[in-house]
Amino acid sequence: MRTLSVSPEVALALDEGRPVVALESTIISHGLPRPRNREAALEFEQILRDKGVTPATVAVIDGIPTVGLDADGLATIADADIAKASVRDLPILLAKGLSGATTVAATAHIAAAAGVRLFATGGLGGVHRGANETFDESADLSTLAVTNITVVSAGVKSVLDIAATLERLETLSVPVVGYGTTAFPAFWLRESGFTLDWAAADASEVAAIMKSHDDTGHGQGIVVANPIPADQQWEPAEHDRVLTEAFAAADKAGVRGKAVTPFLLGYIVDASHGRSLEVNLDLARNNIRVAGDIAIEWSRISA
Ligand code: PSU
Ligand code: MN
Repeated sequence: MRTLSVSPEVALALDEGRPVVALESTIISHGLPRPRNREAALEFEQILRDKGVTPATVAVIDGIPTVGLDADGLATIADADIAKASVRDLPILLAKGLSGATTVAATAHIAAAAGVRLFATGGLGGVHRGANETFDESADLSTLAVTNITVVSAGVKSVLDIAATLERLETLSVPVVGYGTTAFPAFWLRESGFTLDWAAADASEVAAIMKSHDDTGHGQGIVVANPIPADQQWEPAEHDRVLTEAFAAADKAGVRGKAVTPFLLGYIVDASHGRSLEVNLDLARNNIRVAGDIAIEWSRISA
């Protein structure tokens, strides 16, 4: 990407082979309510800095794909009404000189172009329920099929069709490993009921898998599924009740396409009186810590 802007801090860390973790901006702009989103953006970066890892929050700022945001950039993604940008939106934002918050797909694409190997998010996008009729499948999946970056997430949100999402990841030949478990998580919940073939015991094993992955020359992303600790998960019965309500509301409002994920998340925060938001923040923090640990191991073995 010719126009890519990498902050001096991130560029130096990459140059010196120090650990760097990319963070996405759609979770800040469209996934979390204001003003908590701005605190979260700063806190997410601080979690990494406290570990000696350089945060690289990604967004498009005034038409420039940017890796590592300054204070103005963070204010833009937290406070301005900017577009939710997936990979296909990038050329349009660039040509128009507009800002956009990058999804997992667009963040992975831009971060990988800058040479960042680790990325932490909350939940991956996936196959939506009813996708056999709507064809609504997140470009997060198809992008990870062609983008060499390791993404740590708490699985996919239980609003999605988790079985279909896992099948698509298999078809796309994207490696999926559970972090310390083979139980695939469902974002707010520790377990989805789906079991993975493989677990990675710890950060150094994930780094070893990344190294072997490079050796195979395959070039896909790697998904690390990191369940929220049991004492932090959303109470399953309450979760089920609120989700049923949220689906009914989305149906009634006739929400379609890229508006579906933000609508459901916003509705669920309100209907749970903020409980889902606390869990969302906890699982994101948890994923960021794990991505930081993997980045540290990766910088050791790739030096
Ligand atoms: N999962 C979350 N919060 C989010 C998202 C996912 O818990 O904000 C965002 C991510 O940026 C992800 C995007 O890439 O939603 C997926 O949207 P879609 O389903 O429209 O591809
Ligand atoms: Mn979609």
